[in-house]
Amino acid sequence: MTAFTDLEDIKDLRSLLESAKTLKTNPYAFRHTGANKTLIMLFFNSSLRTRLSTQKAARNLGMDVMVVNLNQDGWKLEFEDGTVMNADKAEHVKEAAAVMSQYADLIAIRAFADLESRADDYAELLLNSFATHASVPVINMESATAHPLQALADAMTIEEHKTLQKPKVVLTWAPHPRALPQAVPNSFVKMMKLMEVDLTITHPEGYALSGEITNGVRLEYDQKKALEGADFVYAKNWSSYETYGQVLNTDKEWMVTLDKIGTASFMHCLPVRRNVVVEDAVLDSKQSLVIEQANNRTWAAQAVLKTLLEA
Ligand code: SN0
Repeated sequence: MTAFTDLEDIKDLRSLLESAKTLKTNPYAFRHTGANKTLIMLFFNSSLRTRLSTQKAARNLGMDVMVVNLNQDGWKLEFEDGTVMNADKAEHVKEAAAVMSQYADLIAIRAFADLESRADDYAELLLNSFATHASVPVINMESATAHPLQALADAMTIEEHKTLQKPKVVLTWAPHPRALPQAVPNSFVKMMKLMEVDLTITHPEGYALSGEITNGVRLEYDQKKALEGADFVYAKNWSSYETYGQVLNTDKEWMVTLDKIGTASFMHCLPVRRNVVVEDAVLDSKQSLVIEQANNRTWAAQAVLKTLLEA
């Protein structure tokens, strides 16, 4: 593995998941792997779990970590080629990425979707520009269309908690007051397609994800029907892909309740809006795996960093 910009970069998912599991039981076994190596973490957006779990993962491997909150601390960056930079952008990504590569062995980037132009978001200009102009491996900490570190932790969580060889997993859309990206559901669906699970997606009409990603996956518009017999219910809001970035539906009936999920385990990437996306009774029950998912973010990130360092 020479980069971790999306799930396609994973050469061997089985061994990456095995490595995460091993690191969870023995976090410091490879504390020399990252000695004298530096991870630069660049944030263009807010972060709690990704920020902390990735730092922890790097430190467990003995790495040094430098965190940059680019919107506050950095120069405003230009990403387009050939522009006359006489407005507000002081530095081009060509220099920024090349310069950071002088100080870092790995560069991790968080850059959410703008949700203005689907073509622009799905072109992943920011992440790809860094990947192109950096001379060290780039790690995706949630880009415009993907959150592979989250998906890896989710896969690990399902593996740990499944009681059937092929559990029924349901990804359900849930209401939210704001327009949110498709990154988390995109990566979750892609990851589930690589796992031995029976996957169903349920969402209101108008909320189909990219057909390229959901192709071959069962879709059920009736949420109750979709949730029948589920072993894992993964809730997430996303704004429309078709009517790009719009909130088309705020129907409270789509909120996840204990009554709806039966005995299934509940999953969400967090942060979650209580009693909008999912009711308290679910999050406060033993069926909720959200804290375990957050815990597994460390081991997933550590497995990725370790694999990149060893490449
Ligand atoms: C982000 C998202 O992609 O949906 C990050 C998830 C890991 N979530 C949010 O931005 C939620 C913000 C809110 O207002 O609830």
